[in-house]
Amino acid sequence: MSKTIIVSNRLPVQLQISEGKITAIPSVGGLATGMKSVHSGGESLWIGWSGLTQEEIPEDLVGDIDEALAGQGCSKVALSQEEVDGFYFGFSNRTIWPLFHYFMEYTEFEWDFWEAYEAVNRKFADAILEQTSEDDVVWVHDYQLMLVPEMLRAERPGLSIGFFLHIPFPSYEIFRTMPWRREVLAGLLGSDLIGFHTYDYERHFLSSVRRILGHEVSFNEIHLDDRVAKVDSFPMGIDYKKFHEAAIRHREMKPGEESDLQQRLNSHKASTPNAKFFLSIDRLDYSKGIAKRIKAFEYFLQKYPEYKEKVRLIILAVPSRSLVPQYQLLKKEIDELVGRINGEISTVSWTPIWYFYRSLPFDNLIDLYTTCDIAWLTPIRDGMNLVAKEYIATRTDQTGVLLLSEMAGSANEMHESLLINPNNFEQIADSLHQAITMPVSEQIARNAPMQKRLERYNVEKWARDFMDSLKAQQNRDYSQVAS
Ligand code: GDG
Repeated sequence: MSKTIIVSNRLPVQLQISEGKITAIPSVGGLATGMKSVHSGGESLWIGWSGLTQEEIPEDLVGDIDEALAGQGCSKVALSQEEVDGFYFGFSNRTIWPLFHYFMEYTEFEWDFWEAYEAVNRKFADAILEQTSEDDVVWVHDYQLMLVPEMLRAERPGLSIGFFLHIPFPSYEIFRTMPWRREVLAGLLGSDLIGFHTYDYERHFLSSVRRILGHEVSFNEIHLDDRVAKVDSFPMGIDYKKFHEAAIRHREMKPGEESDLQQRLNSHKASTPNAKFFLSIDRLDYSKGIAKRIKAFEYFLQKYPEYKEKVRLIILAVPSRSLVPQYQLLKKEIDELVGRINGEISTVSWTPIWYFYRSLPFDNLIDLYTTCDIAWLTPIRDGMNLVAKEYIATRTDQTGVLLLSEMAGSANEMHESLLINPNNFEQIADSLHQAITMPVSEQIARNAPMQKRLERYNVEKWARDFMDSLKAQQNRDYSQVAS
């Protein structure tokens, strides 16, 4: 019987070692949820790195770890600290991530990183080949594993292979600067289906394929010697029900049942009638534009001083890739900006910026989504941005305003939000003013259609659509295409 193999850099589980015992706790991220319908029962397997390096795993526990992972339908690719440094912190996060998000100045073209990337992609391919037969279906995820499809195709030509990129694919002018541009494109073209969040990323990819490799491209199909690779956009959705129902439960909470965070939010709202909370949630990443957002907030208060003491910016910045120097510098910049602005304009009763540098539990996330009047999500570049979708899903009475960057993939599906250019402080300040003064009827008119769309095209539908399209591609008769 044919199996489905899901492959991602990280497995959807957290391994915990305590007193010599191993537990594998399923993670609750968007990808894991979306894959539930694909990754179920005994007919599927998820292959990836466990998050612990070989050095961190005591030798006598290797068997227990494999068993704990197998219990969750997972199988691990073992990586050493050196491999993680070169492949993950190196090529993935110091070459591909900045380049694909248009941060040329942060992009490092290092041969050592590339070699580690190739070697670890090979390791993943070998682990997959060990566990698959020709009639299986393999779905590879994201920018850390772009060479895997071709490596699989070379060994097992009949395999059905899909690839999905979770980050933007940059324009040809950016992509062409990479020394390994041909290898990366060839790696991806080992797939039968290559998926992106938006039509723009798809177009950029096709243009690079045509201009760098010279393949014939017709519409969204790439004609290779012996087969056709299809390219398409699949905008990733969220687990709408989970967020919406959590917000309904939150609304029905009785006094005293609320979290400490919620009680603090309530008491601040009560002490300043008509106060508005702006919400900013991201991983601490330069692509998310957090520092720019803080500067834009300062500008907004200069342009509209009447809002002093009436608005508060709540920033949740989740620690991320803290071993990469650019992330350390950004952390320092944000710490300083928040400190300076709070120091300069706070009053006895008002701190303009509340800054949390940590990951909060899901229930606190719901506290923030449901309590904040305006979600201010203005990445400089973002493949999709699921936070924008989650915010709208939790607004059970359909009030609230979403201020969203044009540069986020989600802007394509959320055009009823206030779309802004993250570099245009004038426009941001005016949009914040518009958001604060927006009549409730207009808020509802904007949010209702977005909610409907998010409910319909949820993450399960996204995964199903991709798998259906991959299966349709597998069943095509290439003799007709070639003629
Ligand atoms: C990549 C692409 C693309 C955030 N803080 C907390 C928390 N979160 C959760 C959110 C959301 C997720 O993290 C973040 O997802 P995003 O889509 O916003 O961003 P990336 O992590 O950069 O993801 C992105 C995505 O892949 C999917 O393809 O949209 O463009 O960069 O789900 O809820 N969750 C909890 N506590 C927090 O403090 N529990």
